[in-house]
Amino acid sequence: MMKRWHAVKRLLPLFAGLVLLLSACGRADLSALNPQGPVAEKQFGLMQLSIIIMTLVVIVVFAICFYVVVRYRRKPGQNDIPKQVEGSHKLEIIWTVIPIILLIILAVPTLKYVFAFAEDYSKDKEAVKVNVTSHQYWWEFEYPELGVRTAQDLVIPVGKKIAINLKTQDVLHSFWVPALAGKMDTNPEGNKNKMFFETAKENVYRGKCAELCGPSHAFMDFKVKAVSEATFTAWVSEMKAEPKPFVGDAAVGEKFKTSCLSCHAVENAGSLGPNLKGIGARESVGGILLNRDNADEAIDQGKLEKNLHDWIADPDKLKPGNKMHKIPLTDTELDQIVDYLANYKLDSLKTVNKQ
Ligand code: HEC
Ligand SMILES: [Cu+2]
Repeated sequence: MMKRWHAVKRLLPLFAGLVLLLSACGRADLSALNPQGPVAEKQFGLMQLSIIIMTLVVIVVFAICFYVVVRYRRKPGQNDIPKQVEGSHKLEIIWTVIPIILLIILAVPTLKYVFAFAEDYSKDKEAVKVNVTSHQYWWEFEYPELGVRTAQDLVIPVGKKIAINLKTQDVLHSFWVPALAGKMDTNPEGNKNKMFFETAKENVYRGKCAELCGPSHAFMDFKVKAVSEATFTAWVSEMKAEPKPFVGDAAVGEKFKTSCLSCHAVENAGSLGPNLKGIGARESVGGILLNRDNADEAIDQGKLEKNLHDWIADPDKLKPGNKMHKIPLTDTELDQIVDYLANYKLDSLKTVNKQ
C-alpha cells in the first residue's frame, strides 16, 4: 500500500504537467480542435472519425489479446504444444477484410473533402479574394479586387468565402489559421496554392507559419480579424483613402520618409517591408509583440507604443535574421515616429478594437 502511494506521488508532477499542457488546448482562436468555421469543422470531423475508428481497433485488439493471454496461458503440468492455427483461411480472411472495410470507411469522406477543399473560389463573385505573400518573417495581404494592401492582420468579413491565393517571396512557408482551416504551403510564383475558408463569428483568430523557414520561423505569427460586413466595407474605403500625413517636426517627417519609407509604404503599394497604413489599429507589432492580450480588451495604447519603440529600436533582437536593420535615430526622432505610428488608427476598426 505504502509503495503504491509512493509511485503515485512520484508520478504527480507528470500528471500535473499533462493537465497544464492539455488545458492550453482548445483556444477558440488558435485550435484545430475548436473549429470556428465550416472548413475547419469538416476537417475536425475527419479527425474525429479516424480517432473513433482507431480507438475501436485498439480496444478490440487489446481485448482479444488479453483474453487469449489469460484463457490460453500455460497451465501447471501442461507440457504439450497446443493446436497450431497457421494457414487458417478463416482467420486470414477475417483480419484482411476487416481492415479493408475500415480503410474504406476512412477513405470515402476523406477523399470527398480533399476535393471539396480544393474547390477554387477565385472566380466566385461573392467571395473575397486575397493574395497572400509570405516573407521571412511576415505576411502580406493584397485584396486585388478592392485595391487594398495590408500586412500582419488579415481583415475579413464574416459569412463570406475568403478565396486565398498563396505565394512566397523567398523560401517556403506555410499559411495556417488552425481555427479556420488546415495549413497550406506558400510556393514560389508559378506554382500557386489556393485555399478558402469562412467564419460566421466575429473574432480575432491567430495564425502561424507552419513550415520551418529560418531562425525567426517561430515568430512568424499573424492574425485574422473577422469583422461584420459593414465594418469590412468601411475598412476598405479607409484603407483606400490618402495616407495620414506625418505629425511632428518636418525634419523628422523627412527622416521618416528617407529612412523608413524606402522599405515601407503607407499608400497601397508593394514594398520591401510590411505596409504601415493603420498600424495603430493592428493586433501586434512585428506579428509577435501583442498590443492586447485578447480580443475583448481594448488595444492598449501604452503597450502599442512600447512595442513600436522596442521594435524600431532593435528589430534584430526581437526577430533574429529579419530584413529590417537597426536604424540610427535620436530619441526625439524615435519618439515622434512612434507617436505617428501608434496614433495611425482606423475609425472602421474602433469598435472591433473596443476603444
Ligand atoms: C531595409 C528595409 C527597412 C527599413 C529601412 C525599415 N524597415 Fe521596418 N520593416 C522591414 C521589414 C522587412 C519588416 C518586417 C520584419 C519581420 O517581421 O520579419 C519591418 C517591420 C516594421 C514594423 C512592424 C510592422 C508590422 O506590421 O507589425 C514597423 C513598425 C517598422 N518596420 C517600422 C519601421 C520604421 C519606423 C523605420 C524607419 C526608422 C523602418 N521600419 C525602416 C524593413 C525595413
Ligand atoms: Cu515561415
